[in-house]
Amino acid sequence: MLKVLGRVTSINVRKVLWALDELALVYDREDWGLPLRDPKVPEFLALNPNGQVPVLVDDEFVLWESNAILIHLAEQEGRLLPDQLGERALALQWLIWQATELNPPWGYALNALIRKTPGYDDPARIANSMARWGAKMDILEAQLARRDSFVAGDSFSIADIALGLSIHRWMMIPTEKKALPAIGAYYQRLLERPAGLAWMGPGTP
Ligand SMILES: N[C@@H](CCC(=O)N[C@@H](CS)C(=O)NCC(=O)O)C(=O)O
Repeated sequence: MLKVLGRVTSINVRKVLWALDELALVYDREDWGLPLRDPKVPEFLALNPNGQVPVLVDDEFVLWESNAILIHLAEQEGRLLPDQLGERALALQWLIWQATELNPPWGYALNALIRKTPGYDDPARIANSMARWGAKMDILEAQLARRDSFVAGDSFSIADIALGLSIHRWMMIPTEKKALPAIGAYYQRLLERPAGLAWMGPGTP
């Protein structure tokens, strides 16, 4: 039986859970990650030396890095990634961009405005974090304004799962934000999927 290690308050864990539900795969989940269960213990570090969630365990096979897990599940099931080579490459481009370009700028703003982490209270740094995050959101807005379906083509892919949860973060951050209509429409489209609603709908963190 597939097992996911990770707390559901993590969007990286929710990416994996969303993909598993889209693929109708049965799995168990164990809560790991602070504040529920510290992953920086030998038992967990033996599975993921980064001490981070999610981790996918499939008998002897262990995989970490949420987007690698998404690719693995999609390839294993032959779904959620386009067959056509160019479209597939574009889906992977947006998936990698989500982790390397879109996510890093939000760290300070998230700690200040949602997590209320002590020491994250400098208004200039919050503004800088929001501005850098907003600049990346503009790139996604321009891409989505060119199409009224999914980010890399007409079919839903794992890139949409990763981007959807990043957009959810943006929607949840309690500060004034610019209008991004194409992103707003795309977010609603993703929420029409039962698994999208389950993992980033109302009431999810
Ligand atoms: N690049 C990693 C990042 C994983 C990550 O940052 N996980 C966070 C939760 S979102 C974590 O494990 N934090 C420590 C904790 O929860 O104790 C991935 O995409 O899987």
